[in-house]
Amino acid sequence: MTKSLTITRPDDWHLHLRDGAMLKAVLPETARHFGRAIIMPNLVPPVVTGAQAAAYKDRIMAALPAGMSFDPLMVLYLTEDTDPADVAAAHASGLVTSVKLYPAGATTNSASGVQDFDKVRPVLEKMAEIGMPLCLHGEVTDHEIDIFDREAVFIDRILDPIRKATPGLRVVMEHITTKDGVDYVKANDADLGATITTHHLIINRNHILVGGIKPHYYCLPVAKREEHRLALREAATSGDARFFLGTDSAPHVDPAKESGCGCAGCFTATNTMALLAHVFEEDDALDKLEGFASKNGPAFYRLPENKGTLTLTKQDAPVTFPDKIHSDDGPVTVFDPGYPVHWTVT
Ligand code: OTD
Ligand code: ZN
Ligand code: ZN
Repeated sequence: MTKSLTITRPDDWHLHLRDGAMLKAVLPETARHFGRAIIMPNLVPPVVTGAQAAAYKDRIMAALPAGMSFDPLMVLYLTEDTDPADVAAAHASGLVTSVKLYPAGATTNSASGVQDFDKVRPVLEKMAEIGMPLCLHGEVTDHEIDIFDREAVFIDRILDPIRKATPGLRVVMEHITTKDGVDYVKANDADLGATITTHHLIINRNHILVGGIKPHYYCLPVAKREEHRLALREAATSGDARFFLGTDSAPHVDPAKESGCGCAGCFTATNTMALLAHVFEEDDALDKLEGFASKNGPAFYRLPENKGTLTLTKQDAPVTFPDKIHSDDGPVTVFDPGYPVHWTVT
């Protein structure tokens, strides 16, 4: 039995491409299927200014193999010293699409993030004025807050106050992992959207910890209980336009993950679209996949949809994906859902 589905070419609204040898290795994995991606700025040092974003964009385009098309949507990393005028100029020129707020220390390479949210108020006010979206990593970093509660506490203590203090600010809650995140988006208006990763639709915290620790399932925000995964599945497959795909595909070389202190990040660029077809079919929602992957994101970001299409085909035999992508820095393990997948991009 062959079944196929053609959708508008998708976009990835949250992606880590890194730099140098890793960029070269992982960029084709995304550009093969996706028209555009929101490019996370958590390099070392981070992409803070318009000039740094322009230089990073040039390096991305230089790493794109001949014959592939891809449009990187650049993002500035918000620091307490960010200049509202630089942000506004980079946005007006079309160079930069959004600004990313990391609470200091919340995730990989977030040490230069925000500690005192009052210090970034002028930037947020400027962004509200010009309609520029704010992407945020929604976890508090307080040591006394349990890691599984950090998203819910962030919503109450940080996000809701920021949104109330900055009317008109358009916010994307990146990679939501909880029912609390889903409910908060649903309870608000069209100025609030959320991305959902492929892996958080597939794994819960048991997958990381039961039967031996699985470093390739460890990412931040960490996967939560099953009830939260189910809430994410319901949101992603519901057709609600405020939820859209951001893979958070985050490559690390295997030795950095398979370690006594392993890095956070799941690398899903290679098989995301096939996995999503599996997930949406399982939930009887294949007709909602195009909205989630190709339409809701551009609508939120007020950008046109991509022109091309992508065709997904279901075959009888399970599909084999590469186990690893090879970079000159070392191998990167491709996310394994732990079950056979029959969908492939054709
Ligand atoms: N989460 N890993 C990384 C970033 C994300 O919070 C994120 O956006 C990374 O490696 O850059 C991860 O687990
Ligand atoms: Zn994040
Ligand atoms: Zn990320």
